[in-house]
Amino acid sequence: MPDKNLYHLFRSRFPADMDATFLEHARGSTSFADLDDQSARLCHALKTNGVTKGDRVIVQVAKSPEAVMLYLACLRAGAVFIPLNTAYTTREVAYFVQDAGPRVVVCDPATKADIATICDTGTAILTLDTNGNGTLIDQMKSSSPDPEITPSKPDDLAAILYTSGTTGRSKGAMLTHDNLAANALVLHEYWQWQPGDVLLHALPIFHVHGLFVALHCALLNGSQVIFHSGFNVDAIIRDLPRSTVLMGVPTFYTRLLDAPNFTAETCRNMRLFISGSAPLLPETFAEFETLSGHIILERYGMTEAGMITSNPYDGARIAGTVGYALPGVTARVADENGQEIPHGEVGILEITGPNVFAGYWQMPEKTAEEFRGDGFFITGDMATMEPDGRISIVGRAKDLIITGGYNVYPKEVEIEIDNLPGVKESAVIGLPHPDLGEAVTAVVVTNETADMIQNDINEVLAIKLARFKQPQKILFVSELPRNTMGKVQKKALREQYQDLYA
Ligand code: MCA
Ligand code: AMP
Repeated sequence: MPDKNLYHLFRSRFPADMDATFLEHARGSTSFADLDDQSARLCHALKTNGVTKGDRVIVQVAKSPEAVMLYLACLRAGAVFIPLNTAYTTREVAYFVQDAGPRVVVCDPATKADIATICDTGTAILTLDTNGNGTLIDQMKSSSPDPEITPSKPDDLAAILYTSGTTGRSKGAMLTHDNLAANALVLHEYWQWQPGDVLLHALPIFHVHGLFVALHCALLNGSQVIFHSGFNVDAIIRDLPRSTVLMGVPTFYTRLLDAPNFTAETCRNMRLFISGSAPLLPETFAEFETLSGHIILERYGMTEAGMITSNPYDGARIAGTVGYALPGVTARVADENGQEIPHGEVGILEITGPNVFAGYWQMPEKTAEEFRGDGFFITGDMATMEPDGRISIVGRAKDLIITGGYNVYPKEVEIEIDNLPGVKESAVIGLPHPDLGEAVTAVVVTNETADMIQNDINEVLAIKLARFKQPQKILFVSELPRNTMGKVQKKALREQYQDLYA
């Protein structure tokens, strides 16, 4: 069997001119030759720190070209890359460290002392900052390039990406070299990547969207990437005229529409605008077409499976739908027993395909619960399917809030609020928000004697939960609405407060 290490696939697609730019960034540029050299040196450095095939490497660093090289170095070393949101608090990171048992943790120099308190003595802690400095880079510079690309079987793990759970406990989705390769190859073809394409990249690189979907397509195309450290609307408008592809969450598009200097002229060179990670409002889709002349292509995916469906490149891109199952993916809309239901009816979307993950890290029971006997993965998204296979996501069976493209599981926030002295109970809901799509909102019942305000709660949550999980607003009520079974009626709360951020 030919070696399936994903790095081989990327390397087979590098341009003939290895001096061509891969990443253009604030500090200059990184060519494909640099990429190959730096990832080989970093691979050597990882091995010097004891990393062998299958070892986990946790990475919580600001977006930088070196962070991309570190990901590629992990592939070369056969290590399992575990990127973490930079917004996670040390308390949150402690869970991932304990769960994954990493050989190496790479963090920002500013958090090293805190990270050291949550790691075993056997774990090497290296640093990397947004300017490309840190002990990891010192080691890279003094390491010779390691030419070896660790032989990998298709089902060897390439990455674990943590996704929160409805119980409040995060699960590590295990993604294999083959999962990532299969999805990248399909997307590259489906979205018709072309010679000369330039990707404008402003997403974080600790999630599937920015790390795999965007970067893998560019790598397979041997393309240049204009690499922004984050989303800044002025910088996007400055660089769009030199770009052909942008991938973003819906907030990117609403912010562009709000910018007075964003015009059709800005998009003169653009070939493709892609949206995903959260529902794109039909209003945004329509306004964007009117203003820019471009029809946004909406696709749908999740951490456990990468991209699952996409509107077509050539055919109709229809607002409010996420298009068709990608080639190789089989999708069905089913009832709660996994029985397929008639077209047009709302059910739960279930899928199979080479992109579907290998299970949750060290959670065989949880994995088993989320797969049907015939191998279909239960996404937890409510959907309808038209007779021609077009899919619309109409809601979520899982209690999940998506704010600016980041997922927040209410249970995790409720547990922290309920633990506060003076709080009787709480319900955390997502309410429509013009910028973020949904805003995390807490409805809290306190004891009669407690005299609490929003700031008291936020102050405590700040050390426990990442900023994006903390409620934007906290409402104090005397009781929560319940059904006859005693279950809190979140739907009623969402209806009651639907205009809170209007
Ligand atoms: C930032 N803040 C947020 C969010 N982002 N609060 C709630 N939700 C958010 N998403 C907070 C900051 O901590 C800050 O708080 C305040 O909001 C203002 O920050 P600002 O500078 O305006 O934010 P930003 O840096 O402009 O970020 C907004 C953003 C960003 C560009 C929408 O959140 C983003 O890049 N989102 C992309 C997420 C993503 O990649 N998702 C893909 C997941 P304070 O002022 O108090 O400090 S992968 C996935 O979902 C699947 C596979 C898929 O289908 O793609
Ligand atoms: P994550 O767990 O971060 O991978 O987020 C995956 C979830 O994001 C999916 O299960 C959906 O609920 C949601 N999602 C992603 N893309 C879309 C989309 N285009 N429309 C609606 N929801 C989406």
